[in-house]
Amino acid sequence: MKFQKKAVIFDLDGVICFTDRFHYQAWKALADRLGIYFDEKINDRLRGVSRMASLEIILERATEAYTQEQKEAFAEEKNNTYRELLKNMSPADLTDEVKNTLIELRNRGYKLSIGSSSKNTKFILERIGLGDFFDAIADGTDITHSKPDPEVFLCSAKKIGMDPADCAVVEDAKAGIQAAKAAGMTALALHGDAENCGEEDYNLVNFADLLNIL
Ligand code: B16
Ligand code: MG
Repeated sequence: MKFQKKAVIFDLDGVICFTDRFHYQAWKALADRLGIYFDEKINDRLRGVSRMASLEIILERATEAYTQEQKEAFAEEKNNTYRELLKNMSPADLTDEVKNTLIELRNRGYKLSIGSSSKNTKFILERIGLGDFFDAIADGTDITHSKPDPEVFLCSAKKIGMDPADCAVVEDAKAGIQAAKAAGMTALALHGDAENCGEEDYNLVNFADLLNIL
């Protein structure tokens, strides 16, 4: 199968790099402190979802009600733990497969951009040595509605001057696949709960599989 596209928009967490394990550890530390059950399966529901919406999913199992002020403190606590974990990241956390595929796509003339719900996107890209690589970045600081809303992908396409129909999105989250489809883009699933979610246009075998279909 081949897709005729001019641009590729990448999700960050779980696609370009594996910050998803740090999100899990940071949420797990908070949930344990609050005595709330949390596991990897619940964590899958947080993929692509904003920080506050993620907290609400975790608090579904809480036995007490929290004020808005407490919730904001919890979200900040999680983000501080998460950012401490991110500080250990380096260019060694970018796999050769991802790096070489990105370079080859650029050589083939594709515009390459990011569409991430994370407000830590630029910090992460700098940590892994991709701070200046992408043609544009749309992230949690640009949007009011997180995935499955199409806002972040439409914003990313606009920044690179592309029609949505000319863009393919690579996502590990079902919410991200839904966002890509709602934006009128081609949705490519890679791992996570995106894989075989039923709404994707194609399941990538691995990141480098992009070179076979584009
Ligand atoms: P932050 P993505 C998403 O990134 C994560 O998948 C999701 O788990 C996280 O809650 C969200 O970013 C917000 O992240 O707390 O750093 O602003 O998958 O859209 O790249
Ligand atoms: Mg993701």
